[in-house]
Amino acid sequence: MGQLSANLFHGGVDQLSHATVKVLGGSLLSRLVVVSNRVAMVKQSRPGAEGGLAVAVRAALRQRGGIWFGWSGKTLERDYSQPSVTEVGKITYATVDLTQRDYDEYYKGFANSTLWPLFHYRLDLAEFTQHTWAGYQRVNALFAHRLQPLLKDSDIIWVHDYHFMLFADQLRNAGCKQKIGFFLHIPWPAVPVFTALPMHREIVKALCAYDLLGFQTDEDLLSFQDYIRREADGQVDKDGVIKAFGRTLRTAVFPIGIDTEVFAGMAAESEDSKQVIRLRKSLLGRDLIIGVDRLDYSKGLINRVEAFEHLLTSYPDNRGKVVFLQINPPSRSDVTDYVDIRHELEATAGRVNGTFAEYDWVPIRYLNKSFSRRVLSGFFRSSKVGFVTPLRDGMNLVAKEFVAAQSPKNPGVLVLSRFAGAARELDGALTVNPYDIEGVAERLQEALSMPLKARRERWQSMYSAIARNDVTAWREDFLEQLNRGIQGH
Ligand code: GDG
Repeated sequence: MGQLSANLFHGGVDQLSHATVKVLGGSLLSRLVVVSNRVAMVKQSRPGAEGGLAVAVRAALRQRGGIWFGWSGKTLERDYSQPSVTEVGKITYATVDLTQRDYDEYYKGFANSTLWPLFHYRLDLAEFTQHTWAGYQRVNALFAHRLQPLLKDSDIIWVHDYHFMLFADQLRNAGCKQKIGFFLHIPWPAVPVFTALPMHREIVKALCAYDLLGFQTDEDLLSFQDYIRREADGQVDKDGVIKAFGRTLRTAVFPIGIDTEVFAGMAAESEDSKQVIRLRKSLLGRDLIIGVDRLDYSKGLINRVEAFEHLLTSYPDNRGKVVFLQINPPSRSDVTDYVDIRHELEATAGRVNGTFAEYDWVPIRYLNKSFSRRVLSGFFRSSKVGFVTPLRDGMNLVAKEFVAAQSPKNPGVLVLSRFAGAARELDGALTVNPYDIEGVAERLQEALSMPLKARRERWQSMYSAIARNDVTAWREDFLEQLNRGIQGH
């Protein structure tokens, strides 16, 4: 997952949970072990200050007792001694440092320069080299070997994201028999795209060492199952159970949610904060269109600016009357493609401002920095349009956060790419194809002029969906299915 959402991800064992299982609410709960590239070590004190995923994972760990295991975020000389362990209540946080070589090959290399672009359909950007693949295999193996001594036989293990697709296989090689689940936060590509990866077979074979594979959308699931049938000569049953590479496991869809109620409450409070008041005053009554994304080529930022430019060209009444605020916290800035996208975006936004700006109005406010979640929620609530147009996105939590932040009395409109996983749940959004610049401009115009009644109806239906399927429901569903296993097979 991305850097910002990666810092979402945390793990102790108090005296009670030293017993391998405990009785809670009448059911037997195994101890939980969460594995993710980044571990969210520091608990933020104010509700909402931390991403919903970190809160949900920590709540599950606190309930069951457990370990949160992953990379420390540090690159050091120290070469895989023992994990650094911190115990906070029932949670043990165990982190391992990476050497500079591992960072270059596993993280910056295979994870972020091969898997990330390929899984987002950017074959043109994906790099294929044997040494980064070797680094990815090495770090998966070393991390698994560091975790293994901390495990108990009755633990259940939940591994997150594309950094650790080989993890369960490595644990199995070391003799681990625990239930191990995997959740992929990014899309799973269609067969012709995925098979461009020279080591596609090794990766899927290793994934089959898990007991449960979770995807964001039915499209991702179908693409994976398609691979199992067509390329792995495997069998896919109606209930998502697959048989391949000598293993039987379950595959299913778990659309990730947000901490809806907390985010909504924070947005309502934040409306009166200093920064949000300053933003509103600066608009002088103009309508605000907002975009918030890690600065990543998957987020469709160039297309978005071009669509906004087209809006100003084809609907000139908007000139001087709307402001587009695009917030882009920097991300993976040591990967060349991320430097390139920043330059391209700055040039495009600069061109639009150069063409249309007046002495008293600048159409695009482009901010290459991050804000607290509280301030962001207030910015969302002050916006007439949420502009979320990724070219490809696993889910896109910003789209859900924009909806959660709206005032029920006077909600804004979400303009959402059909290629975001969230588009499958947010049926009240104005769905767009981000490649169709003119079409997006038309939808923007529709959003800006939508009457209150229609805005309310659309918002209500979206809010109900994200309140029902929040991040707590998501993690409970995953852990319940992992625990249940593959009965009857
Ligand atoms: C990956 C997948 C999938 C953004 N700017 C700031 C900030 N953010 C927060 C947002 C949101 C999170 O970062 C971004 O989440 P997204 O889901 O939109 O995108 P990715 O980072 O690419 O996440 C994605 C996700 O994993 C979860 O499974 O949905 O498809 O790519 O929460 O609010 N947070 C703060 N300051 C900022 O300036 N504090």
